[in-house]
Amino acid sequence: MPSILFEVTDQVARITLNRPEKLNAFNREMAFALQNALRKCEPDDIRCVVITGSGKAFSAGQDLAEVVDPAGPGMSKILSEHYNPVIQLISDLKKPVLAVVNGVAAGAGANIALCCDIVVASESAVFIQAFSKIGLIPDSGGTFFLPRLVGRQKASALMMLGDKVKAEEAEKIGMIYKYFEDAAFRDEVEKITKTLANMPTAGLAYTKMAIQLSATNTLPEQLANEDALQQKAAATADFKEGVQAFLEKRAANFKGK
Ligand code: T3D
Repeated sequence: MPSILFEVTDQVARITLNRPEKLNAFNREMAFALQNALRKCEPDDIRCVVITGSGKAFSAGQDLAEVVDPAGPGMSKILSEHYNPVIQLISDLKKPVLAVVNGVAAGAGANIALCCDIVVASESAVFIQAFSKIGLIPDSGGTFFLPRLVGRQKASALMMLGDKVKAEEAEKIGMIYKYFEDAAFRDEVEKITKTLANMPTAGLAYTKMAIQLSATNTLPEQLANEDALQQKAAATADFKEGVQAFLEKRAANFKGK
């Protein structure tokens, strides 16, 4: 069984973490396979990327058996070669990346989800910053994204105490976009995916860029960035189509360009 499943339909790339018997915990092979899958999402004809898990989990983070395996990659390589490239690839993709958290998301599994542009979860999903329980610090971008999502106080507590955060609570505190009842989850995810794949993809990419730049910019710098990126958005065919469709009182037919 491949550790990562990859398929493209209707301009949506679907990546499934696929080691269900290990709750989709990451080993070296799976981390590299995820990197490859993310690289396959770079072409413009893919307009939305979905990352989810197979079976009952999203991902339990690092495969702890690999960490203690003398033949394993060793701690010094795990972040620099496995997770950091994954986070960077997701961040750099010029299209929306949707994390579909179908079950437990722990450690690096949680933080890979949180670095995605939009995170949705099923009601039964839980998020755990599991690192403190084994003496590690949060990684895979967790110390960057979580405080920005929920504020420093809440992030510190969740990271130090390693609480299990249920999907409903995760939505309430702004950690994720939305949670859905398990029975409705699949349909709701499909609706969001389809919507994203039919939107002005280049405009969404510039939006993603502007949000990322805001993390370190001053207001004047950010206003200048908005100006520059808006010029680019305004030069797209989708902008012309959007305005034309509005004036003609019809649905826009965006091509992602
Ligand atoms: O260099 C570095 O390593 C730094 C990188 C760090 C990145 C990280 O992600 S560190 C954090 C690693 N993850 C964890 O500490 C989470 C460990 N897992 C758990 O705490 C629990 O499994 C869960 C809360 C996620 C789920 O609990 P539960 O009760 O639903 O399932 P379970 O029974 O604990 O697990 C089911 C199976 O999956 C079990 O295998 P078995 O006994 O049926 O053969 C369990 O051992 C396996 N499993 C779960 N998590 C991992 C794992 N196997 C390897 N590694 C795991 N992380």
